[in-house]
Amino acid sequence: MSTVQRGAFIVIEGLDRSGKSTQAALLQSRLQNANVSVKLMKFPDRTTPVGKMIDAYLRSQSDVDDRTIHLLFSANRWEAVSSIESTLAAGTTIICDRYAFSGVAFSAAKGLPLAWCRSPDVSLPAPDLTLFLDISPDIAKSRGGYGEERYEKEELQRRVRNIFHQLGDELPKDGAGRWAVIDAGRDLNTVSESLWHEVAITIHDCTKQDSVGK
Ligand code: T5A
Ligand code: NA
Repeated sequence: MSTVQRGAFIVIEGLDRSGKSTQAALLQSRLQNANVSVKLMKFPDRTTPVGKMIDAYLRSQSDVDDRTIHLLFSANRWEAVSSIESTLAAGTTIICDRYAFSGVAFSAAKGLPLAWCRSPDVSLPAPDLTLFLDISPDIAKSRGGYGEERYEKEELQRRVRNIFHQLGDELPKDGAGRWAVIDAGRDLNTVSESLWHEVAITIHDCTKQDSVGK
């Protein structure tokens, strides 16, 4: 009986306009070129019924109570869990554009208690690597499209950034489940090289873990 090697679960986090989606797409094509089976995922997934409610809220087309929208963001992740698990089990690596760290950071920055914000996401699949694209809110502000959505306000983004750093400080800097801080204020190719370096380490580590005991 042959065992399929599990894919790596790689999350990209960061402030609004830090370049997550741009880098997620670059990483996907780079992995494909290296013959790694890879799938791109994104939260919020605005295509599902829950995602459509989130989309209307973010575009300020509807008002939703802070706790209710928090739970919807979390529900939007839970509805993808079986797909995440089966994809990884089939040996495909996932690049995930935002995840539960965004859920906690944005709601806590609005003033909800941190412990309450964490609870609905407890026991979601844990990332093997989280790449945090760090950028100062004033550089982010100068990028295309800033200010179009509800949370793109400098003062809120500063609070979000602080909470992201607090969440990252709780995670290991090496090995499984680590958090890597990437300076996203640099040019596109330099940021892409930094991400590639971190991803290569994690994919190598996952391969080693899988071969232990076989
Ligand atoms: N949210 C999300 C919650 O409150 N709770 C949750 O649980 C979750 C999951 C929408 C909002 O939802 C909140 C957080 C957000 O406020 P979203 O759909 O991910 O989240 O938001 P988007 O608008 O899709 O993405 P962002 O605004 O976060 O932008 P990205 O993906 O970080 O940036 P990207 O790649 O689109 O690039 C932005 C611009 O900068 C340029 C790009 O060309 C583009 O114009 N750019 C660069 N310019 C210079 N140098 C570089 N290195 C550059 N990289 C990109
Ligand atoms: Na994005």
